[in-house]
Amino acid sequence: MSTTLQTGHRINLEKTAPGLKRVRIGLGWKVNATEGQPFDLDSSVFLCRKNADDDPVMISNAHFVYYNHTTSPDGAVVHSGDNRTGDKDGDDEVITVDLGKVDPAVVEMPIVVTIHEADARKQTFGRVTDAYVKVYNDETGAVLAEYDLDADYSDKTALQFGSLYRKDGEWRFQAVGAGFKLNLATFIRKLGGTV
Ligand SMILES: [Ca+2]
Ligand SMILES: [Ca+2]
Repeated sequence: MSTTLQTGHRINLEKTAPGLKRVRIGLGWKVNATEGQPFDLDSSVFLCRKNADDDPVMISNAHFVYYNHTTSPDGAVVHSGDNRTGDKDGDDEVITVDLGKVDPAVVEMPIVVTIHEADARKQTFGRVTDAYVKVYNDETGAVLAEYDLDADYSDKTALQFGSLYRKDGEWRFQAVGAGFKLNLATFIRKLGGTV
């Protein structure tokens, strides 16, 4: 049964779906049509440990998975590749995670969507509607959790949709919905990576 999450809410995926092996994270959005420059959203997932302050930091630069680096070093996390318009119905970009293959050092995976060349194109999430994240059982296709991001992000250029994280040996998902005035490069640095 699918659970609709509110901002900040968490769900234990393995309790929801006992025996869960793989999850699929579907990210969807619509872009309000206007003339001018293309508007391209890109999703990324960062495989992180926790630092002494309990903040997530990337295990290494290779632990950043996105359209141009679609598989994590442990082979567990695979990105579906670039969608450039958000035009299609349903999930625009998809990330699958084979839970049993995830490097034991990884305890959190923030899932972030950024606007390609937002600064140069002077674009923000003000043009994005109907943003959501759905977490599926990849084996059955069942939706385990879904979250609609309906806050006002009109001055933001990066948006953390959620986090997949491991606690007490079980994988959970948190609906985050946090907007940032960052681009992808500055987001990577915020998580301890270098670009
Ligand atoms: Ca894209
Ligand atoms: Ca769409």
